[in-house]
Amino acid sequence: MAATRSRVTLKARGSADGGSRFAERAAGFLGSRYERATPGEREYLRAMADVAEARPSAWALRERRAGFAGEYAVLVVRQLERRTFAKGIAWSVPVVVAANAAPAVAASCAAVTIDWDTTTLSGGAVTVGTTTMRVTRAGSGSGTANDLTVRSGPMGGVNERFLQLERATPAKTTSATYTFTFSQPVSNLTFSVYDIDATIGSGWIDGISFSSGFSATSTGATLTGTGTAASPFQPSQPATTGNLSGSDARGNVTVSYAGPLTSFTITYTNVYTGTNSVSGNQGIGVSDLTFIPSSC
Ligand SMILES: [Ca+2]
Ligand SMILES: [Ca+2]
Repeated sequence: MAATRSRVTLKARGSADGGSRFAERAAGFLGSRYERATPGEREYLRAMADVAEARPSAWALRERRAGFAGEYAVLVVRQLERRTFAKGIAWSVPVVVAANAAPAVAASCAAVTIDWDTTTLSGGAVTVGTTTMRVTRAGSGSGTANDLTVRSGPMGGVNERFLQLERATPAKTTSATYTFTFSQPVSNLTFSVYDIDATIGSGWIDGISFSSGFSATSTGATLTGTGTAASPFQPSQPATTGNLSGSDARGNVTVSYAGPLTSFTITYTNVYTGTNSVSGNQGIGVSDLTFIPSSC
């Protein structure tokens, strides 16, 4: 292996003798690390070797001094590749490295959609791609049998299936909070809430607020409020708005979270404070949810 020794000596720092001994020790240490490395770690080392060899810039030289993935990694990777691969194939260049040259940088993922037309909530959870979303309910009162079920549209004027949130005869001014939790951080989350309306005679007015960090990108014509706990989205004239039909989009709001986030909440309040007793259920719909997961 004269060629390998010559290369080690050539690239080692310091005097020929001292540098050679140092490089041999480094090669022994790093060699054992390399041999214990996972395939992904080996790819990283090879990538660093390629970068350092192909671009002997000041940056690359700093990188070489940076440690495990530095100067001696270049030597050791090349040594071990020569030993591993068939003799006569000089400096085997792993082509795959080019595509994985920066494994430490997360690849950007495409947006995914939880589409209620093609999936459903099972045991309170739904998985799309690499992300599981879980929905839980807490707070006052109970849900109806339709609560947290996927139902057929139209709802909010959209002829698609949707996730129903429905409170059973909700006491005045009380709230239920629905928490949506993602198994990994997501960004660019967007969805709509349908059917924010009222039936004064049955003692309920929908009031909807979201956990902080959202922006409302579309607010229905019959709505007022900003979507915070202090100012929930609600019908501006509930007695006039009344109970919107499923084909009516005026009680919809669309919100977005830039994120990244792992959870958000929808707080659903009966904001009615009048004298009528509560005799009906209040319900809203949650549309498909679109987001970019942090890993693909
Ligand atoms: Ca859909
Ligand atoms: Ca409603």
